[in-house]
Amino acid sequence: STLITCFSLLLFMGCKEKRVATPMDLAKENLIPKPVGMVATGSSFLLSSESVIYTDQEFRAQAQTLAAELKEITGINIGIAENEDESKSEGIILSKKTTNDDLKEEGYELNIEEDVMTISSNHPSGIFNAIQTIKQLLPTTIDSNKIEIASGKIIDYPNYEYRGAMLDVSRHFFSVDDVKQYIDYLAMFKMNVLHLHLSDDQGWRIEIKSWPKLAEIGGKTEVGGTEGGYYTQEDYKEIVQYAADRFITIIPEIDMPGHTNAALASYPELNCDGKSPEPYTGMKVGFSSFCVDKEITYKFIDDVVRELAAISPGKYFHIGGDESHATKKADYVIFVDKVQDIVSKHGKTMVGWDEVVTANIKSSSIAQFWASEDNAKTAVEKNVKLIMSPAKKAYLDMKYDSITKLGLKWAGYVEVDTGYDWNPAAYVEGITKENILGIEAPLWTETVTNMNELQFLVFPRLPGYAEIGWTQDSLRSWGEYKTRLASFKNRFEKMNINYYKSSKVDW
Ligand code: TNX
Repeated sequence: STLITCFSLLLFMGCKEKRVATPMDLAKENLIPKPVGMVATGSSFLLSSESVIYTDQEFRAQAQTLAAELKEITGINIGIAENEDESKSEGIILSKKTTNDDLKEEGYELNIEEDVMTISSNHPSGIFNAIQTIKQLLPTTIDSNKIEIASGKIIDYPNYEYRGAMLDVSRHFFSVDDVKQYIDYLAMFKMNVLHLHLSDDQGWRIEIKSWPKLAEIGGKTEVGGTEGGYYTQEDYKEIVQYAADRFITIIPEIDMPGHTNAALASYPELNCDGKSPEPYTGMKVGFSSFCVDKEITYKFIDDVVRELAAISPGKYFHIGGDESHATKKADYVIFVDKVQDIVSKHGKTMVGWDEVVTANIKSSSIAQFWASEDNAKTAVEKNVKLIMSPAKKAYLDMKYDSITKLGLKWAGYVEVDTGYDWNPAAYVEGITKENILGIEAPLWTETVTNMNELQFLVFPRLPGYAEIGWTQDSLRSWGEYKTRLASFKNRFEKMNINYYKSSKVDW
């Protein structure tokens, strides 16, 4: 019977016509972020129900991700098999073998031939990034008999290790599902950090078991007086896991000593006068402060950092530290120094807004530049690395122009070109790439109440920040980027994203 099977197999293969591959030009594909290197070979790979993903053991989970994504986009069920060492003549191969040191963990090589597509990386995160590229290479309108991907070779790796976005869930609360949606947006553009601004004057958003009123009282409110909300620790863990599955690290922020009205309203003993203020639902900043002299303040912070650090696997803990106008300068220094020690005690590296450099911060701590160039320069003098979030360029809550309804304008209007056209390593005099950990685009949500509004401010600026973080400056220009961005129109619409149709882009 083996003979018969063999014979009929041969006959079948003999009868099967070899596909004539459609000529396609990989160089014309519109990828964001733009890859480091790309060589087109003028032909195409065909994805069909006969395609099989062959994977090295280490990349099994990514093989499943790829199969699931392909199923969702194309409707085609693709099998997964073990990658034995002999070479394959057909299929998609996930391979650990790379010859390029530049790839590090997040980089990948994609070799697309007519019958075989090989994805290689040193690490699962690189394979995940390659999958994001493949998704962008798939046609936007799917005819399941003709799913072709342009052939050629892509070599790709990030310029900065930290490529983030921040979501302020304090001014307005966003549900676990909303946050997951946001994580999907980041993953699509190879971003790897989501910084969650979990506390502010208007709301405390994370359950702390040793201080339950933070969530019960502090979690109730939000800007405008509407109902707030908070994440239970189980919710938070779910977000952390969802992000981790997409190689995104959650960085928790508890903003202090200012921006603390919600905590102060929950526990009178945290106030210097022992009395709780009223909950706050306006939009002012700079009026609240923890009581720097009280011992209970540090007991409280120790508990909060301990509980939150225990459910945050990333290495960073963000302590805020911005706009502490209601804290005396000398007190601010004492406070930040102490909190820095608490953060280290719980095994995390401290991150703070750029003002924290006015305290005695360790060179291993990180400063997030948003407004003060002097603070950025002080950071460099102290050998402290920077996350670049200049408000004039990288604030997702700035209006696009004078007629934008949502957003604020204190840092100026940030049109799509303004948001894209800058170089983090040339933005502040004397600050070069060696001083920079990466970039982050914060979305403050005083004016943002739901996902539809969020999308309008985030798109189409977010892909630009992703590209600034990923692609070397020498490979980027607004004139070329804007045509790639325009081609995302169909994807945005398919994803039901309420994006801003900027007149700077020829949609
Ligand atoms: C300044 S940027 C703040 C936030 C506001 C934001 C609004 C920073 C570190 N602090 O408290 O939400 O402006 O754009």
